[in-house]
This record gives sequence, C-alpha cells and structure tokens, in this order.
Amino acid sequence: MRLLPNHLDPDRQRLLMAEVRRILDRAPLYSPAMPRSGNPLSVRMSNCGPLGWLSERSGYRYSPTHPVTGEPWPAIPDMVLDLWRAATGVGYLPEACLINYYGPDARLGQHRDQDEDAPEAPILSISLGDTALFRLGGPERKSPSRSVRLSSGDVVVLEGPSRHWYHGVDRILPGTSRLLPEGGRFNLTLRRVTKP
Ligand code: MD3
Ligand code: FE
Repeated sequence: MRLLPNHLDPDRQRLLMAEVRRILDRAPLYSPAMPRSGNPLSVRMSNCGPLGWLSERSGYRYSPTHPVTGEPWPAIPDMVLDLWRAATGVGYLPEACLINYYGPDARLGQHRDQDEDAPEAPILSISLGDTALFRLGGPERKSPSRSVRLSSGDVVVLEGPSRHWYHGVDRILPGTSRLLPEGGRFNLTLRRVTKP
C-alpha cells in the first residue's frame, strides 16, 4: 500500500467533511447486517456514486440504491474524483464510494475486498476524524500483519498485490482529532466495480 500521510490539509478536510454531510443528509448512515448471522456491524455505512457496497444477511453486493430509502446514491463529489485521478493516475473513474463511520467502539474484522469485477483497479482510502489503528496483513489470513496508524487527512492507495491483502480496523483512538464535533472516524473507500 502507498500511504500519503497528511495528504489533505485541515481546510481541505473541513471542505470534504461538508461534502460528506451533504451526502448523508440525502443518504443517511445505517447499520448494515452481517452475512448469515444478521447481527449489526459496529461500523455504520452509506455510499455515494453509481454503485454502493452493501452487507446484508444474504451476503455482500453492490446496489444502485440505498437499502433503507430506496433512493439512488448521491454523486461522488468532484473534489474526491480529482483526488482519485491525482493519486491513482488511472484513466477511469471509481464507481463506488463507501462511507464508513466508526464510533469510539467500532471495529472492522480482517477481510479482503473481493466483491469487484475490476480486481486490477486500485482502491483509494481517505481518513477523516479520529486516528484508526489499521491492521495490514498479507495474501493469506495467517500471513504476518502489521499495525498502521491512519489519521485525519491521510490517503492510502491500494494497488498491485496489496490490493488483495487482508486488512481491518483494530480500533479507533478517541479524542485524537477535532475535525468531527461528534468524535469518531469517517473513512471513504473508492472502488472501481465493473471492468474498466
Ligand atoms: C488494504 N475499510 O470498507 S480503508 C472497507 O478504514 C475497509 O474503513 C477500512 O477496509 C476503513 O472494506 C480500510 C483502507 C483499505 C481499503 C482497502 C484495502 C486498505 C486496504 C485493500 C487491501 C489492503
Ligand atoms: Fe476493506
């Protein structure tokens, strides 16, 4: 993975958060269900872009509409698309922008992103708010892993082999950022879903 520490300065972080709030007014955060058990994930989610990533009792899928409101997802903000072009250098755009919100006790178990038909396309991640203790593993669940701190304004490009590696969020460090009045952390994950 290619970590771009502090890629967004505080002014750009505030601008981006204003865009995220506008999106969430139209496509509210909701609690997704885990496949099989149906238990709620601790991370709350929404999306923007033509396709949104959903976790449901029946499994994972991409959908053009919000699972609660039934409305199409809002567009991905231009500033985010500009960031994608600049940071990835690829000639196609992302189709999905997953918005994850972590409260102080939320976490995300180790997993691989493998629901896309564009396995060669990079993934871009933008962190806003409290610092996350992110865990990057390797190609197999038992591969050695390392802990990486992702703080507000950090951007990560997942490309090459690391695109397919195990990863997760061990925990959030409350009170490490003043960007969000409510505390916690937002992460935007941009993905190409269909073959470019
Ligand atoms: C490393 N989200 O939504 S983004 C996810 O911070 C997800 O919310 C995390 O993993 C979050 O699927 C991590 C950074 C990220 C995204 C994709 C990766 C790291 C990755 C793919 C491979 C390896
Ligand atoms: Fe992931």
